[in-house]
Amino acid sequence: MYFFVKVRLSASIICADLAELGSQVKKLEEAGVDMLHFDVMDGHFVPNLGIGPVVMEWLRGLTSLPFEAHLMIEQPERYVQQFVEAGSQIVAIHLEATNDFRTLARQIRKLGASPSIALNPETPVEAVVPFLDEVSQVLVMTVQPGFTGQRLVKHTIAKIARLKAAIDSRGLDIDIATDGNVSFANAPRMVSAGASLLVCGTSSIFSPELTILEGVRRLHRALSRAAPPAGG
Ligand code: S6P
Ligand code: MG
Repeated sequence: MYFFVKVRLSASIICADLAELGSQVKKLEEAGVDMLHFDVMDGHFVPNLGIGPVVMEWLRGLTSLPFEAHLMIEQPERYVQQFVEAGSQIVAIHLEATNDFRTLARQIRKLGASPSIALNPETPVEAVVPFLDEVSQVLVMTVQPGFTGQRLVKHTIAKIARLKAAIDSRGLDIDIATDGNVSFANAPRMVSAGASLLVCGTSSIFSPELTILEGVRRLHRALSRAAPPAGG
């Protein structure tokens, strides 16, 4: 049984069967996934390349699910508008990629989207605290950004709990999203620590042994055994 926080699932599109993207999105919708997550990479901020706004724009025409753009790029201010225009409701900016997060967050709001602040595994919770009043989501990287199929960076679970305490003590209503190795075993630990949105990839809903529907159902079953986070 779920406790009071409804945990939402965001599907990491880069982990889908990209040759069948349109039908994959339909399957995600049918399975009850809440959001689609787009990994945008520039080969500089992370040593890999990701999805661009053109793919997002195409998918925008196929679904009304909310989209989040996870910008793992240098100088993110150059591309924010393009991703909002392509259909993003949420734009996540890495704290490590900008010297002026506040201005960028306000720019995202002005464009009509919600800002999210993403942090690498080594970036401490204290670094995001000054910006909590600007965001609707904190995206906690639970692996190093850049690649799918990695193992959980273990200390990030305790970090989620510290972040949850920092948010609650300020009386703020901010989603904690986790991104990376959200497996059937790790997801309940993330939720018990305070995560309310899980970015799901090869470790769960795009697991090669399961259909999307089987993956989503198995994840819900795993989450039903999660203990509630401390403090609510
Ligand atoms: C990593 C990226 C993530 C991954 C996702 C993969 O750079 O931001 O969104 O695509 O976490 O999931 P998994 O289950 O393969 O770790
Ligand atoms: Mg991501």
